[in-house]
Amino acid sequence: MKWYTEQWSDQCKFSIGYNEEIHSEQSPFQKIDFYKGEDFGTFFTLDGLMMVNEKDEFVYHDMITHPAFATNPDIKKVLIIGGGDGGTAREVLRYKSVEKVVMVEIDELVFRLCQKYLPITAAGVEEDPRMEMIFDDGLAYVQNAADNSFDLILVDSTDPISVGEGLFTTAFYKECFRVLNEKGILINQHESPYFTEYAENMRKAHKKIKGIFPIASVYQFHMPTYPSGHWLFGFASKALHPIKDIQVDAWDKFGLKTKYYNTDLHVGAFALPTFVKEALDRD
Ligand code: AAT
Repeated sequence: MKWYTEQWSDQCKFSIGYNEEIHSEQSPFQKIDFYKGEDFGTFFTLDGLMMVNEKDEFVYHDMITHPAFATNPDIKKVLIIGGGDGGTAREVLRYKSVEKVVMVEIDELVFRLCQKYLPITAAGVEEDPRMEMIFDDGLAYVQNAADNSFDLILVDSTDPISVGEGLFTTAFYKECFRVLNEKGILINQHESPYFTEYAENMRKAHKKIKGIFPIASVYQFHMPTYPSGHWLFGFASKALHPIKDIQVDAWDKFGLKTKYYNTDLHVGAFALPTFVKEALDRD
């Protein structure tokens, strides 16, 4: 067995054992590596950071998708930015009421390799007639998209380094606001409160979003393979509040079997530890 290791902070590293590296390639955007192990199954990294593995991907993809649908069960048009492994699209497409999903991923190679090595997230996504796949920069896409054209935007991006950086800017969040309709919801990558660098990214993202959206909150979940295991998404909306407006019965009626998400957990996920609240409130 060999060890895949990534640096979580100056004095903390995280390692996963693997049996073989199944693919390694530099795309025009980033270094892509696929590994196969026993505990976490197949996993891939971008520029040496864990993106998706077969063991805990359900946590992330449940949590990026379902809280928005329980808050607005009438979502019909969805924009996914990033999400090249297909897992977010897979969860969104489970809602038969969804009419259209546009996925804008900057790196086509991520998606093609996931189709080959990670069918758990990518299989069947491209074939769904409601899907439109665009291989382009998410920031450029929203800059050119029409006003009020989506009910939901899911930003399933890498961290704010390299190609993902533009998706953490005020300019990007403003375009998302414009492109969403009057009940529109934005779920965005919100990093982690634990290690200093990630916590700074979390704080900055929240500051930008709360200056644009009337409703801007943050929710948490346990993601064992992301730095510190404590990860966050932002929930921002023009009108709907994730707790006051939750429609438990309507969501239950979808009849979706989920492994992590449920509507009790939805409410709990928005209850944040004091140190996280304080960091988010700090200017
Ligand atoms: N579903 C969880 C997987 C990811 S991958 C994030 C994807 O965002 C990658 O495929 C990357 O190519 C894509 N991406 C990055 N920047 C852009 C951009 N500007 N426009 C469109 N797509 C982009 C998320 C992992 C989260 C890791 C947290 N540590």
